[in-house]
Amino acid sequence: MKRMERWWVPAATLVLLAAGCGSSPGDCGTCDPGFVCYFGTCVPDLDAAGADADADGDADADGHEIPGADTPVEVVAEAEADTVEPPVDVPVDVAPDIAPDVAPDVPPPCRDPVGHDEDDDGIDDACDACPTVPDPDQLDGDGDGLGDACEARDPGLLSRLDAFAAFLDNRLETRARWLNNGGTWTPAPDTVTGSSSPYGADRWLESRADAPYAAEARFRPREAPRSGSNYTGVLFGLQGGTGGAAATWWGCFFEWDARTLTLWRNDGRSITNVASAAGAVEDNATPRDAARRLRAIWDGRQIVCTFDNEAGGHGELAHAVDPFTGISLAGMGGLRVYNETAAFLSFVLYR
Ligand SMILES: [Ca+2]
Ligand SMILES: [Ca+2]
Ligand SMILES: [Ca+2]
Ligand SMILES: [Ca+2]
Repeated sequence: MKRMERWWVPAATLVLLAAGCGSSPGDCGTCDPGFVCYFGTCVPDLDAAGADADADGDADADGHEIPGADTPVEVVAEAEADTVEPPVDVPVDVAPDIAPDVAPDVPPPCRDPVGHDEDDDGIDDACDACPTVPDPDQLDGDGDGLGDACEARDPGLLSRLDAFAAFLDNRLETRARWLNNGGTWTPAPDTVTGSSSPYGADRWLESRADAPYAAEARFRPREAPRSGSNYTGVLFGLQGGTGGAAATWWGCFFEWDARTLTLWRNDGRSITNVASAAGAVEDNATPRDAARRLRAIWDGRQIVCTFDNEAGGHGELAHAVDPFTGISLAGMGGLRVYNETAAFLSFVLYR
C-alpha cells in the first residue's frame, strides 16, 4: 500500500499512465511492469524504480541496470578520452627542448637598413645602437636605445644619436649640412680627408643645442706631416662668425709627435691650450694609419675629452667650466686638422 503523501504526479499524467488498468476502485486488472494498482488506477511503483537510483534512465522495473544499455554519449566520451590525452602531453614535453635553440640573444632583423655597417659588427648603421663601436650583442643596460658601448661614464647623460655621419650618401646623413672653412676636404668612399698646411681647416655641422651632448670623430692620419705640431681634433660649441667662418669653438685634439690629448679653445682672439692629459695616450710604436677616436663630452659642468685607438691605447682629461665666465658651449660640432692630414671615418653627435 502506498502512502498518500507520495502522490505528486499531476492528474493528467495519471490518465496517461493508466494503460491496462480497470475502471473500478481497487480493480486494476493487471498493471504493466513498474506500475501498481492504486484505487483502481495503475501508477508508477516509486519504491521499485526510484528516479535518484537510476540517473541514466536505463534501469528495468526492479531498478537493475540493463547490460549494454549505456548511452552513445558515454561511449564516445570514454573513447575520446583514451585517444586525446597523448597529444595533449606532447607539446608540454617538447616546448622546453625547442626554446633554447629558437630564441638566442640575436637582435631582430633591421627593418629599414641603409646597406652600410660602419663598425663592421654585423649590425646595419640604421639599426646599430652604437654605430661606431663593434657591439654585436647590442647591449643597452638602461634601455634608452643608445648601446652601452656608446654611453658616457654616467649612462644617464646621453640617450640617443642626434646626428651620425658615416661619410656616405645615406639617409642618416641628410640632416648633416657640412660647411668647410680652409684647407681641403676630399670625400672618398666611407671617409672625408682633411688636409691643412700649415694652418687649421675646419668642417662643421649645422647648429645644435646645449648640454648634455657628446661629439665624436674617428680618423686615420694619412701621409707623414713635414714638421711642427700636428693636430687632429673634434670640435664642439662652435659659434658661427661672419663670412661662414667659425668665430669660436672648443676642441679635443690628438697630437701626432707627442701622442698627447689636449683641450683647446678659440675665443675669437686666440687659440689656447686649456687642459692636457698627463703623458702620452698611446705608444710611439702605434702605426700612423691606426684608427683613432676622439670624444668630447659636455654635461653642463665639465668637459671630458677621451681618446682611444684600435691598439688599445686610451687616455682622457676633464676640465671644469666656470659657469660665471659666460662662455657658451652651445653650437655646432665638427672636425679640424692643423698642420696635418687625416681621413675621417665618421662623426657622431650624441644627445
Ligand atoms: Ca654596425
Ligand atoms: Ca655597433
Ligand atoms: Ca643605453
Ligand atoms: Ca665611414
